[in-house]
Amino acid sequence: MFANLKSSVIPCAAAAGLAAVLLMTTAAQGELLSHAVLYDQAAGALSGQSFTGASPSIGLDGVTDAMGTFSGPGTIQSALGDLDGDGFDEVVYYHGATSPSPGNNVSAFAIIPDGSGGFVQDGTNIGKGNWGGSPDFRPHVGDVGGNGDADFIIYNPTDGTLLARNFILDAGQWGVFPTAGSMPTLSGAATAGVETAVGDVNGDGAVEWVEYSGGNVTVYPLIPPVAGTEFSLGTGSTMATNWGGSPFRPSLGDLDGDGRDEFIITAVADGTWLGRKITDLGGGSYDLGDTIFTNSSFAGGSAIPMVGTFVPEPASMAFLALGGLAMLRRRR
Ligand SMILES: [Ca+2]
Ligand SMILES: [Ca+2]
Ligand SMILES: [Ca+2]
Ligand SMILES: [Ca+2]
Repeated sequence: MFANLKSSVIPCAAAAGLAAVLLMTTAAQGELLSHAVLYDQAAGALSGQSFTGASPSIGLDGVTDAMGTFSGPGTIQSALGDLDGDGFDEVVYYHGATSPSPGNNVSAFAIIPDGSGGFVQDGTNIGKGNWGGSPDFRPHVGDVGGNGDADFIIYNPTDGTLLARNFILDAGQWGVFPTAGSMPTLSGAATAGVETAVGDVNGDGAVEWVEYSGGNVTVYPLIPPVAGTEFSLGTGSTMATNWGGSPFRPSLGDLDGDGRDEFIITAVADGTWLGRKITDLGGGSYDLGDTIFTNSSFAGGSAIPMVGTFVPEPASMAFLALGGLAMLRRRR
């Protein structure tokens, strides 16, 4: 996900233009800032590939980098999202109600350059949590409402229940703590039994809720709380694809650096990845564009596909130092 670019560039149109130029230049060199990431639940292994090429012919570079491991006594779920508002994603692991230890079911790690062009999970756990649930629940990280603070959104595929809370920093660790009464929550009814993703598809700085089921993609607004209410889910806009109902996992990420997340689908069976742009038509309606990304060499039967943007290598940092990097950092 690249949910924060838009809110970062709003304060200065000229600098925004510079950032956009830098992003496009980076894309033109075949090194997009977003990366495809798989978390293999069976192996507890995180791996990544770089996107390459430019729209409408984006692909994966075919070079898979080992990024680290995280495993537990039960099923571990994962998500990518920007916890600390620096414009780059961290990896978050969610492990149900009680594993590996009661009262701590969220772990998180920064993703840092590995020194050879790839990325690796940092060794320090910066996450913790005290929130129940099942290890089958699907975690998502994104900024509901675009207020600069990350939120943790949990989807229960059994009944479609949604729960969300702010991610907060406590003694150097990011987590969710249900006993703090001041934290807004989301209690919504999404569709049960669908695959889900969270990202900013229209570039307004706030994330949308996206469901995929049986070839249909539905985008819902995530509405922040207003005076004493909880987060809620708005009316969905459904778009049909020709992808059918085979097991697919959706994700959202900014493939072309325009500040809007594309819709990306991964076929569980053979690792085919496809991406299409989403256009905000206004009035709560969306439209799926042509395929701009296709690849068929990044697979894993138990893998969770994700798309993220990570702190680049020092050389790339220097490339961005003219101001582009500062523009990537989110307002606080
Ligand atoms: Ca971050
Ligand atoms: Ca938020
Ligand atoms: Ca949005
Ligand atoms: Ca995009």
